[in-house]
Amino acid sequence: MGIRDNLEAHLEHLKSTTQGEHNFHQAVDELFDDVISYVEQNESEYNDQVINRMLYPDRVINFSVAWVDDEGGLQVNQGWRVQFNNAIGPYKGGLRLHPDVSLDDFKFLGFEQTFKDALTGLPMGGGKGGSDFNPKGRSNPEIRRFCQAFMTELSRYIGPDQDIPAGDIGVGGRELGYMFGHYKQLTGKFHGALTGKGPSFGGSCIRTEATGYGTVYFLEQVLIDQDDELKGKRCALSGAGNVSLYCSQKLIEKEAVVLTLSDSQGVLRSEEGFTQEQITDLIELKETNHGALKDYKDTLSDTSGLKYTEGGDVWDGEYDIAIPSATQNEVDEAEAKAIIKAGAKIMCQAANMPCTKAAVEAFKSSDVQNLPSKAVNAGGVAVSGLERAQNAMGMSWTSEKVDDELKSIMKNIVKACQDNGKLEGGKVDYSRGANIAGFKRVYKAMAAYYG
Ligand code: NDP
Ligand code: 8G0
Repeated sequence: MGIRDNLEAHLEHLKSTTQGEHNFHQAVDELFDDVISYVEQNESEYNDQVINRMLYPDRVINFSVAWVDDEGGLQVNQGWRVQFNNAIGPYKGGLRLHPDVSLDDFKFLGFEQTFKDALTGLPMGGGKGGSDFNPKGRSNPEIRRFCQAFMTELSRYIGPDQDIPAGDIGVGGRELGYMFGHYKQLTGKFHGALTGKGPSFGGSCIRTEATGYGTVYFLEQVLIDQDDELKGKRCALSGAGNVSLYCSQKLIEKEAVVLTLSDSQGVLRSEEGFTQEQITDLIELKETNHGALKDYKDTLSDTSGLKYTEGGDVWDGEYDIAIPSATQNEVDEAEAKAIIKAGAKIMCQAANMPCTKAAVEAFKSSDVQNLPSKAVNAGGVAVSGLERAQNAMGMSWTSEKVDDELKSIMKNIVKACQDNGKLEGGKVDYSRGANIAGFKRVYKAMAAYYG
């Protein structure tokens, strides 16, 4: 039996013992398709049993969160933290609040995070967590009580050298403030056990913007290396949250054209492209009102050129670059075909694993270049790593310094993808490059422990 057979047997065992965890299996398959073929060509350097160990989270923590609603009723939600892998550094990754989440999501996200965090070059392992609590329609005091109850449980498992959570879907500056305030009160310590904090209480400049900005720095570098530029490129974005709004802001700054934003209820479209003022207003509304696009569309100071469609398909139209920035598997095969039909040449994955397996296959058999999320959106966690470093030093860096570091990290990730994903004829498979580069870094540390 060669190493390919052994790895395939390990994968089969994993799947038979985790039946029903479809997102987790999808993330593992996406990475292992590339890793297996790479390892097969370098068999003498790799031990399949060490690789097998990477497939299993170090631990899965599940707890109940009991909190009191505005009517005085006792509510209960489930909370999770998946501490996937700390070979390179303490567990690091966000917290998601969404009614549809399950353990499967946190496992897939924790797995992806492990290899993404390795790509940043900073000492961070992979983790993810959150709850099936639905923040939509909840009052501010309810959000606060939930966040505090959640942290009461989570606080025993985290710390600046142990596990450092941050925000994610449904967890922004407000929620992090409540969580950090409670963590501080419970532990009596002001230390960097969470990132994404407000700059007034230990947060890093540019963390809020980092994922969106980093996405654009990545995209820009890929284009430059193809003797192309962002200027004038027509971009379709999904989502209307942290990632898509700051990505839009930076795209417009680079003179690209942002045609769409969306949320779970509808699509907001601008034929001429959103203006910087419209995006600034949307950011402000999101941070203060926590509402939906349909509530905002008429309250912007400048509504010219905007059209909102209830439901609607964000991928209709004609554009050069698709940037899904909402959630996993939001682009299925039919939508991939719509993106190809729209004339897109680049699929820039800003959300985590936004394309189904069939969608990825559709792009592979077209001339759409697929830029993978674990590389594209790594700027967020990279600046979280810088926030942790600033907290540990008792320092606070300027926006310029953090932004320069972010640019340099994103450039290095593009280079790592190119070095590891070069195809015959000089083209680059960025997905393969990201998978192999991340894998090699995690393997190297794990081989020191287990090899
Ligand atoms: P936000 O909560 O700020 O925004 C998410 C946006 O996506 C909202 O517009 C939301 O619409 C929409 N959305 C979320 N879930 C669904 C769904 N199931 N169906 C349709 N629309 C949905 O999250 P972020 O912008 O922070 O995160 C977006 C993606 O980027 C996620 O995959 C996240 O993991 C990833 N990411 C985030 C990073 C960060 O720093 N924030 C870092 C790296 C990756 P609605 O409000 O109507 O639900
Ligand atoms: O900063 C973080 O740890 C973080 C938060 C939200 C999402 C992500 C990610 O990389 O997916 C990281």
